[in-house]
Amino acid sequence: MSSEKPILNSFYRSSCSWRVRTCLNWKGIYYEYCPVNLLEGAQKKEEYSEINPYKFVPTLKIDGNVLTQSVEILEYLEETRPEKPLLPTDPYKRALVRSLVQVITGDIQPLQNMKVLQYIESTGGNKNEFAIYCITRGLKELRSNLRKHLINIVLAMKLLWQIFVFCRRFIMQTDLELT
Ligand SMILES: N[C@@H](CCC(=O)N[C@@H](CS)C(=O)NCC(=O)O)C(=O)O
Repeated sequence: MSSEKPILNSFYRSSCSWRVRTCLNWKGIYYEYCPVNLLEGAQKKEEYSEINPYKFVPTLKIDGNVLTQSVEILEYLEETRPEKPLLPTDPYKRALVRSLVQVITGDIQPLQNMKVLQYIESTGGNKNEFAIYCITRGLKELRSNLRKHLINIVLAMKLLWQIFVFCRRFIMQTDLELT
């Protein structure tokens, strides 16, 4: 492992970056913060897309490697720095946590991503309504699954916290009904 300080490319309101920052803080890893202003389109500039071809944040430079997907980053940190683990030891509980991760990172977040919302707006759709629909539906499904398992797992809690952070923007604009 390199002794160089990791560098995180991030944006303050990026939920994907939040999960990485939460993990870095949880594991006590000091890093340099390098902002990428998504509202100004800095993620699309050549200079950045050379580092992250998906033109997304986060990107983490660590141990001489460049990691460009948030879950990949979490897994890398878990494997290389297993102290203060994110995952439980029981394989079934690990599987449950991974399923929550999938729901959040695969079934909810990408649907209300900036690129998608910009496209919806450009075709005359209501981007906020669409985002609220995706988040509300996703949270309801997640809640019913959590009720079934009622598991107290660090990663699940962290991810749930960050999902509320990314909902905050939309929740504040509407009466989000989760009943
Ligand atoms: N699968 C990627 C998704 C990353 C992602 O969607 N990042 C958002 C911020 S949360 C972004 O950079 N959006 C910029 C855009 O849509 O142009 C990951 O989990 O890292």
